[in-house]
Amino acid sequence: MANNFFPIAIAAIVISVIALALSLSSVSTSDSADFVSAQGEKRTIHINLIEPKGGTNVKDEPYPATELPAGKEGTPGGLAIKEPDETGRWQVSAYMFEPSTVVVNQGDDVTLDFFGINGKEHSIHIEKYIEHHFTIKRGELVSKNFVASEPGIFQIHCQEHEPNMVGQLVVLPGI
Ligand SMILES: [Cu+2]
Repeated sequence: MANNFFPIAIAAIVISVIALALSLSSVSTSDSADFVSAQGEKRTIHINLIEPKGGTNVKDEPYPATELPAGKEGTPGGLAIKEPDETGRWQVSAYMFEPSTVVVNQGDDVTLDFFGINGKEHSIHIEKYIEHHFTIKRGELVSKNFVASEPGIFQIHCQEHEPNMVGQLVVLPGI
């Protein structure tokens, strides 16, 4: 009896291991197949050009002695603090892209719809993909289309409001 039992037990273990290996490999194959099929898609992403603001009165909060980064040619760099007015009210604001980070897959056919909500004018370029600046004024919607051929992290850059108004285009590498 003992002589028959051990070969059967070993065979059962070997079959279990093979079955487990097959089930694991089929899971990973179907996962990567789903990911591959998600590449090369048409994607449209909406980006609003916004300016959140906050304010208070010196009676409630002291005016801060904050040093802000300077922008190009004396521009305020996308961040601003307005000194207290005659009533003591002071205000802070920042120009920014919303969303400021955009993620696509390599090979995607990407359309970015920019909409100007605040700020008189923004001159924007996208590193590698839209090298020439294009202008967006308040109330304008400007669409830019490109194929995300090269993976990496690229700046979406506003000339008037750098360094604060800088977003990221993240192109995930294909398999
Ligand atoms: Cu701007």
